[in-house]
Amino acid sequence: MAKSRKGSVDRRGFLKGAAAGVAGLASNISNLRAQQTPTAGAQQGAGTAATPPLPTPAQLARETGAARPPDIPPRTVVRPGSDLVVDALKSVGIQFVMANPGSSFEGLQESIVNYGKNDIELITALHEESAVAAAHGYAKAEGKPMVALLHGTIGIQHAAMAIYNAYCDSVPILMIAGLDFDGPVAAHNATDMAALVRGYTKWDDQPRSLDQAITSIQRAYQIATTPPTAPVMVTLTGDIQKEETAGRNISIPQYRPPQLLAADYLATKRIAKALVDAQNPRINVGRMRTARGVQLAIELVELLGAQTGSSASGGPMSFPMSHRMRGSGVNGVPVDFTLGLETGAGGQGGTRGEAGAPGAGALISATIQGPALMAMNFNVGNRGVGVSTPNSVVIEADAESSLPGIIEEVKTLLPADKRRLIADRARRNEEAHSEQRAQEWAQAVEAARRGWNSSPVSLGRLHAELWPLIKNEDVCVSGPALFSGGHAPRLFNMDKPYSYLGGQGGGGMGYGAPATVGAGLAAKKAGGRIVINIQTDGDLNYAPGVLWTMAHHKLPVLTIMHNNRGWHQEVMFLQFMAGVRNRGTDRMHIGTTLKDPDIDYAKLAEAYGMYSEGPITDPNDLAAAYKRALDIVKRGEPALVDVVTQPR
Ligand SMILES: Cc1ncc(C[n+]2csc(CCOP(=O)(O)OP(=O)(O)O)c2C)c(N)n1
Repeated sequence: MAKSRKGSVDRRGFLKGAAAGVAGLASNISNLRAQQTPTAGAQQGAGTAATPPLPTPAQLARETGAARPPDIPPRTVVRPGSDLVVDALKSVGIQFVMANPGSSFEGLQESIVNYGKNDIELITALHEESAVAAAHGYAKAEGKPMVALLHGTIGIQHAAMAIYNAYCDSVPILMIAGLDFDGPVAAHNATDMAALVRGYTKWDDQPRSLDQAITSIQRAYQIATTPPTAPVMVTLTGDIQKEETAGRNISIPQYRPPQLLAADYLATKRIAKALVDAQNPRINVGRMRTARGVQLAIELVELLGAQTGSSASGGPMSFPMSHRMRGSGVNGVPVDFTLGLETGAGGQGGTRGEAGAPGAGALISATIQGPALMAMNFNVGNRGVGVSTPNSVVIEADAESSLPGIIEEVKTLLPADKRRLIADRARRNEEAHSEQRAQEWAQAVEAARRGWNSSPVSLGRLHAELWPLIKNEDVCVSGPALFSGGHAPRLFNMDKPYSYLGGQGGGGMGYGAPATVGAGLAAKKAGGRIVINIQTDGDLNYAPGVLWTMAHHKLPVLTIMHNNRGWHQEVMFLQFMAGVRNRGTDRMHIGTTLKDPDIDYAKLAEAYGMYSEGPITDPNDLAAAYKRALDIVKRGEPALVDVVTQPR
C-alpha cells in the first residue's frame, strides 16, 4: 500500500500530503477489500504473497482527517493578511476581481475564493491583457472600477497594452500586482514592479506592511475614481498576503469618497444666471463620469427646455440620443448661451455661443471640464482644459459634482413668468428633435441599404437585421463601432449611460472582445440586460480565450463576427502605400489577411463551450440565426454568430 505522506507545511504555507493521501487511500482500501474476499484468502493460503492487513480505525481516522497527528495544528494560519486585503476591497465596493493565476498572489487569490466568496467573484482570465481590458469595459458600463489581479513582472507585461488603452480612455481600474520574493521563480520579482507600466498608470504604491496595504487599497481606489480617472496599481508582497494577523487588532476604516472639485460658488451663480437669462440656451453634454452625472444633465436640460448636444454616438455616460431636447434646435433661432459639460478640451461648449454682442461680463459660453490626464512619455491626448476669455469661461472641475449647485441656483432664479417661455421653447426644441431624429434615421437606413443582398454580407445588413430584434431589450453595445462601418450608433438608439461603450482609448487592438467580458459582468449583475458585441476578427484573435471566460461565467453576450478575414484597416494602409509608389495592389493581402486557411469562429466558440452558428454568407440567413442566438443569450448564456462580411 502506498502510504500517504504525513501532512506538512511547506515554504508557502500549504498543507502538503493530506489531500493526496486521502484520495490515494480510498483507492487502496478498495483494492485491499477486493483482495480480502474468500477467493483471495484461499489464494493467499495457497502460497501467494501475504496481503497487508486493513488499516486500523485509528489509522483511517488520522488519514482521512477525522483525527490529526498532534504535530499539525487544525489551521496553520488562522487569519492571513490577505483576508484583510479582501475586507479592504469590500470596503470600497469591489465586486469582481479578474485574474490569470500566478503564485505571486496565491495568498490573495485563496482569500478571495474562500474568505470573500459571498461578496467578491473571481473571474478567470486566460490572458492578463484580457483581465485589464475587461476591467476597462466594466468601468465604462458601470462608472466604477473592478480589480485586475496581475502576476508579478510577466502578468504586468502581458497587461501593458490594455493598461495603456485604459489610461488613454481615462478609465478607472484598480490593479493589484503580486510580488513574492520567496516565490518559485526569482525572475518574477522586481525591485520596482510598477515601473513596467508607470508611464501610463496614474498612481502606484508598494506598501511595506499590512496596515499600509489597507490604506493603500482605499487610497488607490480614491485616486482612480477622482478626475482625471485612470488605472492605478498596488503591488502586494507575498509576506503581507500570508502573514498571520490573529490576535492583532486591525480594523478596516470606513471608506468615504472625497467630495470632488465642483465649480465654485460665484461661477455656479454666473452660469445659472446666464442659463436663465438666455433666450435660447444650449447645453452640450460630453462623457459624464457616472450615470448620476447623466441623470443630472437630463434634469438641468428639462428644467430649462434647452436644446442639447450629445456625444452618445461616441461612447458611454452620454446624454440619451432620443431625448426630446437633443438636436440643434430650431433653424434660424440663434443660441445666446452655451454650457458645455465634459465636452472635451478646448471649450467646445462655446462653439455656438456666437450670438449678438454681449454686454461687458455677460457670458456667452461656459465649459465645465475635468482636469486633463498627464503623461510624461506618451501622447495620450493630453490637450488641457482650454482657455477662458472675458465672455467665455472654462472651469476645471467635475461637471457631475457641479450640476447640483447649478440646478439649485437655476430653480431659485427662474421667475414664474419665464416658465411659460420655457415650456414654449421646449415644445419647439422637441419638434426640431423629432424632425432631426427622423432625418438621422433615414440617413442611417440609407447607409445600411448599400450592398443589401451582397455576399459576403454587408455591414449595413449585419446591423439592420439585428436592430428590430433588440430594440425593445435593455442593450449594451460593447465593442468599438468604427471598424464595423459605424452603423451601431447610427441605427440603434443609444439612450442609456451604458448603451454604447465606445472605442479602445489608445487604439490598441485586442480590446473589443475582452471589454465585452466586463460589459457582460455588469449586465449579468444588472439582470435582464444583454450585451451585443459586433466583433472584428483581427481583434478577437489577440486573445480569443475570452470566449471561454464568457461561457464559464455565463455572461449574457451575443457576439456577432464581423469576419472580413483580415486586418482590413492595414490592408487599406498598405494599398495606399503601394498606390503612392505605383507598384500595384495585388499583393496587399500578404501579412494583412486571415485566409488560407479560413478561421472557423463557430467551431472556435464551440471549442470554448459556447453556443454558435455560422459561418453565414447568405444575408437572408441572418435574422433566423440571430433569433436562435438571442434566445440563448436571454437565458443567460453567451452565443456567437459568425458572419462572413464585406471588408467594412
Ligand atoms: C495591438 C495592436 N497591434 C496592431 C495594431 C495595428 N492595427 C490597427 S487596425 C488593425 C486591424 C484590425 O483588424 P480587425 O480588428 O479585424 O478590424 P478591420 O480593420 O478588419 O475592420 C491593426 C492590426 C493595433 N492598432 N494594435
